[in-house]
Amino acid sequence: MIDLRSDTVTKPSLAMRQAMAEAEVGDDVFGEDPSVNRLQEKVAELLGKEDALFVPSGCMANQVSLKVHTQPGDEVILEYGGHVFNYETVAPSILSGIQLHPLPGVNGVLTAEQIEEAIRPPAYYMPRTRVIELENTHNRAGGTIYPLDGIKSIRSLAERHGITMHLDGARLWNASVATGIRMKEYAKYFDSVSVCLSKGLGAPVGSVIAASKEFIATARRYRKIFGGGMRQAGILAAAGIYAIDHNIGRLTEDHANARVLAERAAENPFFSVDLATVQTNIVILGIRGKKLEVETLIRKLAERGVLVSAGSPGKLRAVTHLDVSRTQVEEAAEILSGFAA
Ligand code: TLP
Repeated sequence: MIDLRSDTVTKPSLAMRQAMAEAEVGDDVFGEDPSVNRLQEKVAELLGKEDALFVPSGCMANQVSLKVHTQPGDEVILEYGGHVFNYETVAPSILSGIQLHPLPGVNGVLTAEQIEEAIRPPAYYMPRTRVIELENTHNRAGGTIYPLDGIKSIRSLAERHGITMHLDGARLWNASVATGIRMKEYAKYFDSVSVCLSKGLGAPVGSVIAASKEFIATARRYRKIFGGGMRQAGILAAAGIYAIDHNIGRLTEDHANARVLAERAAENPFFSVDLATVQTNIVILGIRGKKLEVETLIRKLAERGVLVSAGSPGKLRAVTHLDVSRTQVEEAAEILSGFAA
């Protein structure tokens, strides 16, 4: 079975497990886990922020960050296909008492102009626009990269309006490797950034929030409140450190593999593939031919040996990662190009 459902399906390699087994640990609720501390310092440095906090998941990284940014009754502007809006179980309303204000982007990307129009006037009976949240790369749009110039314009708009910015950078590594723009260059336009170790980098668990010292001190309180205070978490942090040290550069292979997959699938009139959106490791397959339920299609592809997942409504998503080789990708590409319902 060639598993292209997500880059979250990777399993820790032997060398990563070795690093985990040998990790120095301590009680992280007391701030005494040397491996967790090392990972946090490493990510803070990589993102050019004062401090960082290890959390169990990407969802928690986003939710803790939004909690720190907002008060109940506040509103967050984000893109309609964003992870926080679609796949985080309404957590912002449940945990922070805030409202999301989604705007339709082009390939997941919003412009400063459309955000400006959505900012609420300061009337006491309206929500208070507090945060702009962007996602880079944008998962549901197909791993698309936010243009840096666009981010800069949004930042200056946010500053003019006294609005803070959060980046869901679950796959910021992919954006950085694909463009050559350093992680800290992307990060400097945001007050808080979350990155995931458990996606393309192949760690089993974990995300990191990077921000100012003050922000992280408050985030640490909310991490505890949300149940994310872990004890000898160094065993997990060691996997994250290993992932950062060994698995960033190789993301170019995943990107090249996604392109192979997309180009071959595009040869099949059954699928519609927008090659311009295949910028990193995600391929969105529209269905042009005989209309089949996405679930049926997923089953039929699984019968032929390829696992994909559901993308936005009526679409399939295939994600390349470090546990699928070029040979397997070519095999999957062959199956997609010859697929007939
Ligand atoms: N994304 C998962 C699914 O939830 C869709 C996947 O398979 O891609 N931000 C972004 C941009 C994400 O893609 C994800 C996970 C998260 C946050 C949440 O991370 P976890 O799963 O660690 O909570």
